[in-house]
Amino acid sequence: RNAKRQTVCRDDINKLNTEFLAIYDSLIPADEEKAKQKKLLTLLEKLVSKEWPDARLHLYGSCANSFDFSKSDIDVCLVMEAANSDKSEVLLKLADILQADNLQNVQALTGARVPIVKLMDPVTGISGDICMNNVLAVVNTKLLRDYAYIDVRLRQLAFIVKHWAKTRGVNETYRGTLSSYAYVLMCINFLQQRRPAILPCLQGMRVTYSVTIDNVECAYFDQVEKLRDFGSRNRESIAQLVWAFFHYWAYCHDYTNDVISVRTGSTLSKRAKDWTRRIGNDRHLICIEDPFELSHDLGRVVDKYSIRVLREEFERAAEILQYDPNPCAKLFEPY
Ligand code: 3AT
Ligand code: MG
Repeated sequence: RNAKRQTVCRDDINKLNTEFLAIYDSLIPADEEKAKQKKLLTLLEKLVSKEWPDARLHLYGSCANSFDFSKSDIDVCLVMEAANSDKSEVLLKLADILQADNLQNVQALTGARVPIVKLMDPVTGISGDICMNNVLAVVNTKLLRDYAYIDVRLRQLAFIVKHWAKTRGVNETYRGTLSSYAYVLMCINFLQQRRPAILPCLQGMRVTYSVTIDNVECAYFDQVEKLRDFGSRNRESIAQLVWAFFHYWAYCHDYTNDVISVRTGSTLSKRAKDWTRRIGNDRHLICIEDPFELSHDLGRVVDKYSIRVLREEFERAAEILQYDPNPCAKLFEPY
């Protein structure tokens, strides 16, 4: 139904736009909250450098990529040489140090897929996870932040999509739905493909930033202050974009054949990536290429049950945005 229509047709689209912008504003963390996060990071840096003078701490994930809601936890990455041999030992030691400094709820989860130390700072009330030597995540955090700087509509769209995913229960990788990181990549790729484009393809441009991590080359154009008018020829509002985003994932995406790729700013074929068969637990039912780890499909958490849940939620959202007289209330109705 209406699969061909590419633009929204509702006479209250301006009202919907105002509502989306109000939700976006209400989710942005306040400056004082960002200041508290910084303060906590400074404390952690002090504690870490006392024990390991050469170690560095980096924020990554939403607290550093500009897609965080207020009251988010912080994700911290401890980077040090030679510690790869015994991550568990370092993390256990780190947990002792944090506990001795009165941080609360300190827990070293050394058996997890990504080993971490959890903590809560009683002074600021902020919780966080510290992982080790996960430098690729620090770099993909920078890529997302750089894209967000180019056009504010990316941050607005991603906030609405993340908020929808959280209230509808489809932002839970342990239950087979997608991570926030995957949703933001879907938003970036979607804006790269608007005509006129709202975002460029930074990895297809002149290289101004380049690092190699675990044999993965991460290179792209990062002088984003030069791209601030990039999307100005496209005048679509946030309401139009949210409508078109869900319309695309409900009715237009070719789940059988296509992979979305921020790296190329377009879609690739599953055949070209050899993602046509299930291998181990990688089923490739919805394919989202990681911008740097090219063999990594962020849809690999999705199974034959959760793909139905996801697609039904995309369709539900598309229908609401098309026909519902009060779409905002319905779209974010808890499941
Ligand atoms: P929330 O605001 O916490 O929902 P987030 O942006 O912090 O969202 P995640 O918690 O999903 O996102 O992940 C934290 C960071 O870890 C984001 C990204 O830099 C990295 N990351 C997450 N999943 C992957 C993945 N599958 N591959 C590579 N990097 C990932
Ligand atoms: Mg996070």
